[in-house]
Amino acid sequence: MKVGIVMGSKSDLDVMMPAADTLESFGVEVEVRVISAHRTPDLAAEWAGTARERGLEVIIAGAGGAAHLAGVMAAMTPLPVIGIPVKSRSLEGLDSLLSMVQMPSGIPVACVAINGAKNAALLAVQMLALKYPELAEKFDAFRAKQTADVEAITVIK
Ligand code: RP5
Repeated sequence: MKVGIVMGSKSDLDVMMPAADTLESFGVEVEVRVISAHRTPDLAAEWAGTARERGLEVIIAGAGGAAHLAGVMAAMTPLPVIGIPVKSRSLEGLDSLLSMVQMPSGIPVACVAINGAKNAALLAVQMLALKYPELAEKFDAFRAKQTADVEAITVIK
């Protein structure tokens, strides 16, 4: 089980690392790279184009501003791509969100919330759980614990 995590800049690391942490908590291996759709376009094409043969099964891509990275990944691989719009300095991530979510028909990106790294990882786990029964069991346990934790804190008296 292996997920690729890619981001447009080192400045995205703090937002993106919770995706790696979450995946690793489920026992999913990660390959983490900084690759820019604009600054290193050839590397972006090569990395995405060889992702499946390297054993990756899902790609999580985060970028901010003119956030084209997830779309470029999706254009270059048949693997499912989950996009994380990273909160930008000037427009609070609305630019990233709109840029990432408006993919042309035929090349989808599953776009989560602004800075939604944890949910991106959980979505990847859900995809992989369709193939790996042991991961499905872990995900069921995670959901049951989450429900129990929320129920516990909503009982005030
Ligand atoms: C995007 O531009 C990156 O994904 C990052 O979110 C944003 C700013 O990048 P830096 O200028 O901090 O390298 O490409």
